[in-house]
Amino acid sequence: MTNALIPEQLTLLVRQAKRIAILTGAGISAESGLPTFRDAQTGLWASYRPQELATRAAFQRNPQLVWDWYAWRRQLVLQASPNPGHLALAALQRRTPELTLITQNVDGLHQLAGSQGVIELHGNIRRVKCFDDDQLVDPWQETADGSPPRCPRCGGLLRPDVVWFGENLPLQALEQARAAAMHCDLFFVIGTSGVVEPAASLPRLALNHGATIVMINPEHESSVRSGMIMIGAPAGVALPAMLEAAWPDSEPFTAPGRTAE
Ligand code: BV8
Repeated sequence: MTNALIPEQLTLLVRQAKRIAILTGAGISAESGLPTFRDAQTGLWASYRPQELATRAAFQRNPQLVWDWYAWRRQLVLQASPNPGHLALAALQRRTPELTLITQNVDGLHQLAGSQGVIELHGNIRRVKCFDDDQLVDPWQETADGSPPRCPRCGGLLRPDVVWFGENLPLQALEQARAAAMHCDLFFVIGTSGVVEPAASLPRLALNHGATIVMINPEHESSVRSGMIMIGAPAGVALPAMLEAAWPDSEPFTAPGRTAE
């Protein structure tokens, strides 16, 4: 099946792939209505850069400000649904012998779309933990006055269970991501500006171990070169088109809990 957006080489590679690894960033959630990190911060947050708020020091300096920023983002996340890009990756996983999904995102939308075994390099905004003892707190309640809640064990302030700038990534997650990059045939890079380390080094690791890299980002020009395919389109358009091109006779895919594909 030919498709103006999806080069024939990619259709063949996807259909034949034994091991696929995927790195996603904030861009894949843009079509779910969630602002990416590059989108200018809006409203209350217009005067802050994310890097200034997503740090331990920022939280220690002004816990209320940082807690409020995450509460605002968490509300957006809780109102968001997986988009066709998320759903297509979950369907791709069901059609591929081995697929590892690695995400920099903290919104949990891949899991809601039905992806299994998602590697969350930067944590998840839906979870909170104690700033002092680093243990998860679940369940937890917002306080009446909106101040950061306290840990029921030690009384420390609660914080989002995300990896802040200057903090190490969860070691097991990073090791699993590196292993997937080193052993895959096809490595997708979807919706990321490739700025934040160490996630940004994963595509190079995959390329150095013989994988073909597929980048999906509307900022790119589409092209096919040896070892690298670029698709200059939104993930919510390119990924469904890629599945349609590779498996033209399959039923359209939907979110889990609805009519199966
Ligand atoms: C660490 C959780 C050890 C919090 C996040 C080496 C070199 C330079 C710097 C460093 C380095 N090693 C470490 C660093 C420091 C730092 C870093 O990388 N800094 C950057 C700014 C240079 N890294 C760290 O601190 C990491 N820790 O390495 O520990 C250490 C410690 C100290 C010193 C050295 C080493 C921890 C990094 C984790 C930070 N936490 N998230 C939160 O969310 O609040 S990262 C955060 O950034 C999010 O996870 C987010 O995913 C990410 C932003 O990147 P993207 O996902 O790419 O999003 P972005 O908006 O940038 O781009 C979106 C793209 O999508 C765009 O290209 C756009 O065109 C595209 N797009 C838009 N719409 C669509 C689309 N694509 C497809 N479809 C669409 N529809």
